[in-house]
Amino acid sequence: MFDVDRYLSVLRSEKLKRAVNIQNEIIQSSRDFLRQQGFVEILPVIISPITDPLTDYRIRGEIECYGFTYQITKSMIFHKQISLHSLARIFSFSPNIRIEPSERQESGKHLVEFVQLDLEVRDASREDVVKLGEELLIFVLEHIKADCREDLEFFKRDLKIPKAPFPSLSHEEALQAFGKDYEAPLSRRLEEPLWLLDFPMDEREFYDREYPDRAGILKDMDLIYPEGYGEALSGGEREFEPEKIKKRIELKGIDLRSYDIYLKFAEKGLFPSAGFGIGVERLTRYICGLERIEETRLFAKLPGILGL
Ligand code: ASN
Repeated sequence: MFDVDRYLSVLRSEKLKRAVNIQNEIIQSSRDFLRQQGFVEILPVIISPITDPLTDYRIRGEIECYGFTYQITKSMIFHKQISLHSLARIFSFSPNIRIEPSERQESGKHLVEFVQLDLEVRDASREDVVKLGEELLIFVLEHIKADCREDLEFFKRDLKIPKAPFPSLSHEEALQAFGKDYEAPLSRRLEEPLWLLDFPMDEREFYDREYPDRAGILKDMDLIYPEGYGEALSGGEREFEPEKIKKRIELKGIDLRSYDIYLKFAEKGLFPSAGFGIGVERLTRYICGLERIEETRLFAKLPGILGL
């Protein structure tokens, strides 16, 4: 079931070492960038009574202890919002567990355990974090290009530095041009990253904010990598008014009681905010030009396959 020799040969490979070296530089340079921008790094939350519902992934990781149930973090979205009571600009390298369907094993971009660089900004708009996302990506790519020349040569990767502002497309336009499974064909056509904006409510979770004047459309975004590498990041403005949050939870068919603690925080007052999370392994994959996501980290876990 578990082939130790195969595992060791992957661990000892030059490819993995080079990818992890680049990953180190991604972590270091994004941390430097965010701290320069006045962000404070907070430690990740691994278990909590609440986590992102992520309607795609119905299976929940849970731990029973002391007679109550903790959820294993799917994303730190609610903790990010609540953190803003303490600090106005926060980020975390957040390990997330998502028990994806086994079919996603072949996608090249899904891991059961991954890390996202997750950030949130008090009183920010989507436009603010779109600009921040562009600056962050450009900073990291420039840094890697300058400091990881040998690794990039090893991967035969001619990394292009995109220019801000990146182009954008609404979700509706992407649907019309490429159909329901737009992500892969759209990404393959791109030569630079592109923002996908304004997702419809039924495509996203309850926490992305609905436009006040466009019913059912959210002020959120994804960033799509070029050359077929697919989704890079996801984020948006957040709902912060308790009545709206309740309505959105109910519309999803979720029992309000499962978000009881979060709703109590909302009633005490959440800040208007915006933020996003960018997958560290996916960014590594894009920068190295790797075929598969499991080539980007030690101890990768693919859906349906036992990992270490
Ligand atoms: N990190 C994402 C966000 O900030 C949420 C997620 O990972 N599902 O919107």
